[in-house]
Amino acid sequence: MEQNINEFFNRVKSAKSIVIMGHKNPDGDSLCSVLALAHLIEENFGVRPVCVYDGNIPDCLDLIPLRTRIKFYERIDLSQSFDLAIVMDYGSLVNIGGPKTILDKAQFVIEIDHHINENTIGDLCLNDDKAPATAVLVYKIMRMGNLKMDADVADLLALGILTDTGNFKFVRTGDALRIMADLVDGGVNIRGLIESMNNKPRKAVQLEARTAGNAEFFYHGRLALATIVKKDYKNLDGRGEMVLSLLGQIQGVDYIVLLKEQKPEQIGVSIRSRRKPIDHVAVALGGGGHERAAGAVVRDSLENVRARILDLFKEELK
Ligand SMILES: [Mn+2]
Repeated sequence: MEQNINEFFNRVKSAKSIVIMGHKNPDGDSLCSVLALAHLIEENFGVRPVCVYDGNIPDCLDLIPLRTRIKFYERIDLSQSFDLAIVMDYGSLVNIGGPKTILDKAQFVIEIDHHINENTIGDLCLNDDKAPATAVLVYKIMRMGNLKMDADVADLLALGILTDTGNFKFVRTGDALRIMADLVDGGVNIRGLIESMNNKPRKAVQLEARTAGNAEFFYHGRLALATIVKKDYKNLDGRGEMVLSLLGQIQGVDYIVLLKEQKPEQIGVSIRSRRKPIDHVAVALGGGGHERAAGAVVRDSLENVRARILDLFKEELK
């Protein structure tokens, strides 16, 4: 990352138009990293980046700073060509969705990501798959460039770190904690930020609770499998993190899988592991992610995907 930072700043300084995007259906880290970087660039270099997303932004993220800065990609002029496109927290090309047409037209592409990804798309990459959040990378870029940070950027970086680390449960080094210490010293209120995300519709929370209540257990209780069917999917706010977290609290459960029937023949799969790395199971389904938190979107029926999952875990638990 250090060796590419000079080129990063040169590209940002020379660009007259910049677009920034994260993955489709943004989560906290993706959305906050995009907005924090956009605001840093605007405040420090004077260019106002266009921020775009595809899919839905969950209600629990509605109260984050600068939320209105990001636009649904179809609401911007898609025929324009940007000098610089920055793609963040995306994992792999299929996760970008509609804004890919904007990427294809851009003069230069920079990616900033912490996902495991062998097929990068950036002309310049500031990636680190050991970082617990893309927001950590934005913080490091900010410090390396001596950029000035305001309260909105501090809150956004803190939110990105909190959401992607599960409030610090998933950190493996002290990096994110040291960064958070610095942000808190600068005025960030962790409790207030977490409270601001308690903003889900009642139906969404009830759906997650019910989904956990109806979960099935396999292989001597080591695999917990929960399902959200098509008619309920519209009520899900975010990715169902609460279902995964509730089931992960059960004695003897090593792996948790949540199946989401987004459309007929389109199943979102979220996988969590409490023990061994599990990303290869997501890769086998055409997805990816992190060692212990991975996922995929599979174009097949719910029954078929469920059967494939059970097969893959049978192998895993042999
Ligand atoms: Mn992330």
